[in-house]
Parts: sequence; structure tokens; C-alpha cells
Amino acid sequence: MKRFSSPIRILLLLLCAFAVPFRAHAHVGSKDVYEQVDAGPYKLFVTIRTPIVIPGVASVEARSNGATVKSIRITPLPITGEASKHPPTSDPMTNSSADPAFFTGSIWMMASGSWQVRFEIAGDAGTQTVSVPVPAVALSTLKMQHGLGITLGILGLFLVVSMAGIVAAAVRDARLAPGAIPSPDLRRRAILATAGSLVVMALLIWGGAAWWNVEAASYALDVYHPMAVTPALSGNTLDLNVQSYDGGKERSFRSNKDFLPDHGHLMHLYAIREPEMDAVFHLHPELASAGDFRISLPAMPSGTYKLYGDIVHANGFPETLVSTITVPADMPGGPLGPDDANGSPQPLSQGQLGNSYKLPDGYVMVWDRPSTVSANTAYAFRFHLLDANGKPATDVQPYMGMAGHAAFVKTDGAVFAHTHPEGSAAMAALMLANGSSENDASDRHGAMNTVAMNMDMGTHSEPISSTVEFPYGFPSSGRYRIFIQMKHSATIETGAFDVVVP
Ligand SMILES: [Cu+2]
Repeated sequence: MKRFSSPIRILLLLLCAFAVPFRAHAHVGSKDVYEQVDAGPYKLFVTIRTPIVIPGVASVEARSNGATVKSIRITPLPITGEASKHPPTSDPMTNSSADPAFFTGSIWMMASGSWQVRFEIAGDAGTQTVSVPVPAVALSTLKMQHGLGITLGILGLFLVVSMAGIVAAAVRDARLAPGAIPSPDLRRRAILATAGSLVVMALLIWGGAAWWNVEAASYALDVYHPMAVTPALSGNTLDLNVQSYDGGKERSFRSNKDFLPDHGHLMHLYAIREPEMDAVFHLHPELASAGDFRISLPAMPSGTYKLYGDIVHANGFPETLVSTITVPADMPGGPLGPDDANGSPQPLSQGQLGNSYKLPDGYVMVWDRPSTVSANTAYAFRFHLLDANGKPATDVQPYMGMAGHAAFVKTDGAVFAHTHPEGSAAMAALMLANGSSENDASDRHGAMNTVAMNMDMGTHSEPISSTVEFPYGFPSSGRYRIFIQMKHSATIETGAFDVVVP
């Protein structure tokens, strides 16, 4: 932590108190982690609100909804590397006196990177340990507030003028006998000394500003930028060229060659037609060469599409790579890939989608919409798949190893979060943090086990529940469209729901 000398760090932390709105990118604009955690008999609904500057404090909330939990201790540690083997001493979470199932705590995130919060859960059913991945990045350089700047400026000017006054008085009056009047020569020397002191102070201020700018530029290199991606469409072949991010600092470097498969694919790409969000595709480009993802696009209605490509680095750090393509009217289209799916909800301008969404094959997706939805509040959003007779579907299958996939997308494109029933953390990172991988089906955690086994068993597993829940909280107010994907028999359904968050 040699980035800042401590006065500057303290000042930066102080400035957090004067935070201004910002845009974040870890999905896109959705930094907080909402996770449904299973650890043996214990179930925790975890919310981790990450800081927007690093070092910074993350606040952690956990609600127990399984076996009774007596105490929870938390500790932050990297997901991979030597430091991941030596967790620091854990801190106890505070148990709410009003609600014994609710725990709160906070932890310092001291460096950017791929972190996890490890939970040690204790209760009558014994002790369990489980980890939740937390990508920690600085998302913003905080601008000083106008009023604060003016106040500090006036105080600074007062210091300079006072200093000049002290110098003038010292030169003119210091050796004068009481009551004597300073000579014209003394007065002239006082004026010269005052001018000299002003020059020295101007130089000091200029030097201080230069030093500050160097520090700020160094910090700005650590502010998170997603890796750049350049799309190229030729016929229906889409290439996504991903460039490593190199801010010139080792700790902010992210490679375009270290991707982990996440529920079976290296990239999960959502293509959403702009501006009406009336066509959505969930696609899976393959690596054609290092840093180059390629896919033969299916038939797509023409227009401009926003692309959100989710990848996970080898250290468990997830990124959403954003770009835009224009699909021409005469683009040839191939078939959808086996894990690919699409939907065509009504355009945004035709009003709001309600709580039930009619699917092309007669099935219906239903949202148990909460009576109120507010920003920065954790929910378990619940959806059901009904068959053509309005009965809960009995032929629901895991879709890429999960009961469902959700994408929460703000209509202005400022928020995109692709989440799962386990939560908003990337599955590959979750597995890494809990000591397993997609190649290792014999891992130790129930939820992860199910996923890994479902993937091994492909599409021929037992029918699963027709109800699916997604832990999530909207990061800001505004209008969102939610895309929900579930699979029954061999059909992947894409439902859509609108919500305005006040
Ligand atoms: Cu998914």
C-alpha cells in the first residue's frame, strides 16, 4: 500500500463523505453483491456493498433463513495467490437485537483485485465456512464539492495573506523601539520582503498542485476501466476483439488470455436491440484465437444492438465487456446454438410489461412482483413458469446448470447485471472461492455440487422446480427491463418484465 502517503489517503477518505454520483462497471453500473449462500444446514442471504474508492470499507449484511445461526465472523482475502492461504483474523458480525436472524459487519478492502469475503458460521448445527466473491475496484475519483472547494480556497487565501502580513510586520517592526515610527527605508524593505514571501508561497502552492496532480493521475490508472472490445461483423460472423487492460501498473493489469469457463462457456453475451429493447439474444461466442471471440449470429431483426459480454478471469475477477453493433436488414442468419436463446418483448415505448409474460409456445412466465421496489434494497425476485394450461410447469430443466438466468437492464443502458439463483457473483468465481472448479464435480458445497452435476448430466436431468428466485437489488432509480430465462423440455424461454424503481 505505497500508493499514497497517509495525509493524502486520509484526505481522499474524507472526501468520500462528499461523494458525488458515479458510474460503475462490475457487471455494468451494479457493484454490490447479492448472494444466497448455502453452507451445510445454514442459509444466508448476503449483501455486500463495496466501496467506490480503494482502500475503502465494504459493508456486509447477512440474513439467516436456515438453521439457527449463533454467530458469524467475516474476513476478506484474495481468491487466488499466496495471500489467499493466509486469511487475516476474522471480525465478528453484529447481531441485531431486534432481529436475531440479521447480522451486520464491515471490512476494509485494502487493494483492488479479485477478493472474497469468508463467512465462518457457528450455531447448534456446528461450524461452517463459505466464501462469497467480491470484485474490488476503485470506481471513481471523487471530485471535491463546489462549496467545500470555495471554503478551503478562502481559508487558504487567508493563510497566504496572514503569512505575508507576518513577514511585513517582522521586517518593518521587529527591531523597532516601542512607539518609534518605521523609517522609509524599513518600509521599502518590508514591501520587498512581503513580495518575496508571496513569490515563495506561490511556488509552494504550485509545487503542491503539481504533486497532487501526479498522485491523482497515478490513482486514476487504478480506477476501473473494463477491457476494450472491438466488434467486427462480416456476413453473420461476429468477432469480438478483446484487448488486455494495461494501466501501466501491475495491479490494474487484466489479460485477454486468462478466461475461465463460467457455467460451461467462456463468454455469455447478451445482445439487446436499442433503443426499444424489443429483441434480446443470449449467445455464447467461442475463442477463435487468443483475445478473439467469434460467433455465427442467428437470424436477428435489423437494428442497433448493445452487446454485454460477461467473462471471468483466472483469478475469479469478472468483467462485462460492452460494445455496439448494427445488424443490417440483409444479414444472413444461422440457427441458434444449443445453449442460446432469444426473446422479442414489446417495445419499451408501447408501455410497461406487467406481471405475466406470454411465451411463444403458450407457456407463461409470472413474476411475484413485490408491492414496492426501492433502490439499493436486497430482494429475492421470484418467477414461476406455467404451462399452457396455467399449471406450474412439470418439465422444467436446468438451463446451463441453473434453474434460471436473469438480466437486469436499465433502459438507458447504465446498468446491466446478469445474475443467477445463487446471486450476482460469477459462478466461476464462486467455485474458485469455495475451492472447486467446473472440472471438479466432487466439491464440498451443496449448491455448487448440484450445478457441477447438472452440467455433467447435460440436458437429461430430473425435472426441477417451476419457481426460481434471483437475489438482487437495483443500484439506482429509473426504468428497468428484466429478462428471465428458464428451460422446459428442450425449449429455452425468455420472459421480460418492466419495473420503474422510484
Ligand atoms: Cu446466466
